[in-house]
Amino acid sequence: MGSAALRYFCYGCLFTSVTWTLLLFIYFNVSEESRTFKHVPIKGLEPYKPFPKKFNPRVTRTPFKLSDRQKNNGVRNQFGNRIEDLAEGNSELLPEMGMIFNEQDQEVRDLGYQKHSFNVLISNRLGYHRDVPDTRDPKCGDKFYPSELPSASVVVCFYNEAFSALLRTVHSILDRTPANLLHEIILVDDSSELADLKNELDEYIRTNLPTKVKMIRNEKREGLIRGRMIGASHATGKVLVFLDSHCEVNEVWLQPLLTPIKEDHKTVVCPVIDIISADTLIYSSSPIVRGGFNWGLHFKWDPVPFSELEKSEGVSAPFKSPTMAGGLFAMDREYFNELGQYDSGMDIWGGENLEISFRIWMCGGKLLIVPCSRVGHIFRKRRPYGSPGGQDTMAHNSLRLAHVWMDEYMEQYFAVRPELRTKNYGNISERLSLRNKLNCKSFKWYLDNVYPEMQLPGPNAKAQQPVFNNRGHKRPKIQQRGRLFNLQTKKCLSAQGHPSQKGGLVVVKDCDLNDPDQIWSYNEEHELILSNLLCLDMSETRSTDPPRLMKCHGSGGSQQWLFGKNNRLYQVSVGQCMEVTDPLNLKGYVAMAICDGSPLQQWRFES
Ligand SMILES: [Mn+2]
Repeated sequence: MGSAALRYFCYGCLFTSVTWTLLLFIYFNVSEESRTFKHVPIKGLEPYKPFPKKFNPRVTRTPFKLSDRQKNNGVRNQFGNRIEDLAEGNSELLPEMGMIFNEQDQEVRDLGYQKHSFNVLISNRLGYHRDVPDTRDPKCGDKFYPSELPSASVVVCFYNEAFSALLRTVHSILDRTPANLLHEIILVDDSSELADLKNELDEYIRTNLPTKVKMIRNEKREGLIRGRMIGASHATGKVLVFLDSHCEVNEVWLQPLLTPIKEDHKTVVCPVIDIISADTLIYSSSPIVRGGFNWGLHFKWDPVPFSELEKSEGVSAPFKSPTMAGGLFAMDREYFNELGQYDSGMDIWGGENLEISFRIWMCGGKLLIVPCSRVGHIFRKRRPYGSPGGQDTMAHNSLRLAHVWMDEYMEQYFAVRPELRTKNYGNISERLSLRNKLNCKSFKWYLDNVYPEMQLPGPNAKAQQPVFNNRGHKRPKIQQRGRLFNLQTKKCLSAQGHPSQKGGLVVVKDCDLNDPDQIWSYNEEHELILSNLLCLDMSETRSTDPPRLMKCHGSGGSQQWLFGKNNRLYQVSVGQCMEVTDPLNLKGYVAMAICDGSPLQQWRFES
């Protein structure tokens, strides 16, 4: 009897200790995970407006490539920050993918910006496949496209493109295009200098993409314009689709482009070009706009006149566009040849998009934007590479197009660029005879019928038509208000001087519950605003500069802050964390530094 009691007592002890071990284990493992964004109210949080709620990026990697590259990167550092932590299938974590953990990360990022003008660190971490948010109008989902559509040859020219961005372009096409509509993908290497775009790329294509991808290597740099013509000459599909080398196509992108071409082979179509941020690589919806130009012959985006949209289908029906942006369009291949391809006397880049737009409209075709077709494009802030010899190819090309297509309106261009009046533009006789042969209409006809909104300078300027504007800007909702408390120094982040002083520094000071100048607001755009006045801002070009208080600009990037794991306060555009630089110094300076999780980098939002 006694021994039985003892036995049950021992079982009891054993059970209790197992339970406790289990509880403690769960506590230590799970509480660390759930600390992510502890101070950000996650419910209902929509960090990026265009993301539908269902959006969950699936970040997959090609093991061959990524393991190679990330092995050297030291994927985990001593504080347990792992790249994988950043990709837990949660869209809110995406901006954190730029976080810099070590010197190599810093180098990949900095060199990447130099060479490509976008965040290559994030691009590499994303890998070659990812889901993008479906940005189409809901009406697009109800549309039916003919089952018999012409097949497409997708032509992608590249010059010194980032390896991961190029392969994401290719894989997004393969992942989201019905196989029977995709005849081939033609890559045209315009004599790139980057080593990984040679053997390594060939090897990747041979191993992973042996069937539909063709590679053409130019012996010397030809530029985008002749590069596309070379690509087109190798194509055998019915329709040519030109894409930039840093794009990601969206769901059901090709069918809506092919349908109007099938109906009328003289129709040239452009998708809506969605925005992939150069700093965060976040994919977001573009407003509905159309192409125009100014008298300096620069392309510009215009709002769409209501008259173009007043059809039963609203913004899901294709609408006319006076010009195209140039990088992304689709066109019947025979019509491309019939219409005279491109002007081969144009160099490298610039002006060719206006030239082909004028030619399409004036010579009997039409140019449409198809809102149900969406293709994301990384919009860089500058072109990272010049032209050989550094000549102004844009001026040379524009001059050619003005002389061939603009008739008496050429004078409007010279009024803006008088220095070009006497500049040599080469021989245009072939293009003039093409215009003659195709029996094209006058530039005046084009302006009157296709782009009546174009203003002539002077007193007779026409009144503008009402336009469709879907850009409405609301004030971002405040999500939290309170003090920013540094865990190591136990001080609070404040303005060094007056909080209304633009360009002023921030420092840590003794916390004062009654001081309104220590109250920060954190809003859904991830801005940190002090005393409802200025935004905490980080210079993107000089990341060694400390953060400052600047006027809120509302376009993310330099003013986007995230509360991450280990209480870190992470700045999206520089990929670093804020820390108190010298805790013993009474001045309380802060700066941005590589995220190492140290207590000096830990901040708590205290409401
Ligand atoms: Mn581009």
